Amino acid sequence: MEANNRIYNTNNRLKISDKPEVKEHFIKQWRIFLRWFSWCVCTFPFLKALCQSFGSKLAEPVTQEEVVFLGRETMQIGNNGDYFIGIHDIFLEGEWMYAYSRKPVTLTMPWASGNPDNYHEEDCVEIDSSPQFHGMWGDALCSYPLYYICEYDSSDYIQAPAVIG
Ligand SMILES: [Ca+2]
Ligand SMILES: [Ca+2]
Repeated sequence: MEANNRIYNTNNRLKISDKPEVKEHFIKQWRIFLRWFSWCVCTFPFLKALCQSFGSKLAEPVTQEEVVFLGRETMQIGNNGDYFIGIHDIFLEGEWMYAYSRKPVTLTMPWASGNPDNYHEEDCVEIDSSPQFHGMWGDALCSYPLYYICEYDSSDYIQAPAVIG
């Protein structure tokens, strides 16, 4: 997929900077294949709103194929970082639900060894790209700043994230 080319090929609401160095940074740091991988870290509540402000949402994998895709992509570009996706058990411990659709998670969640452990009340799901976790999931503190993955519905793809500059 020539996903990276598409960021220039949009009449998006959000403007991408024309500065070459910003564009270069943009392309390096973000992958757009219906999903953005962030370069900055934020807490879960903030970035949930942030994704939505871009017309997207935190990634909500609903098939095993998407689970595999996200794990693989995170391993490729994650650089050992941890990435929030849009799944949490904030409302009821152990009842995992999607942050945007608010539906229960029914797929098999690929938990990393020892997770979920609800350590200090960890309620938000991260994909861990460190070699030992290899794209598996952990529960993490929602208040801890992590990277994140936003996604689009394929129907309204083509919204590019804003870059100020
Ligand atoms: Ca929990
Ligand atoms: Ca944990």
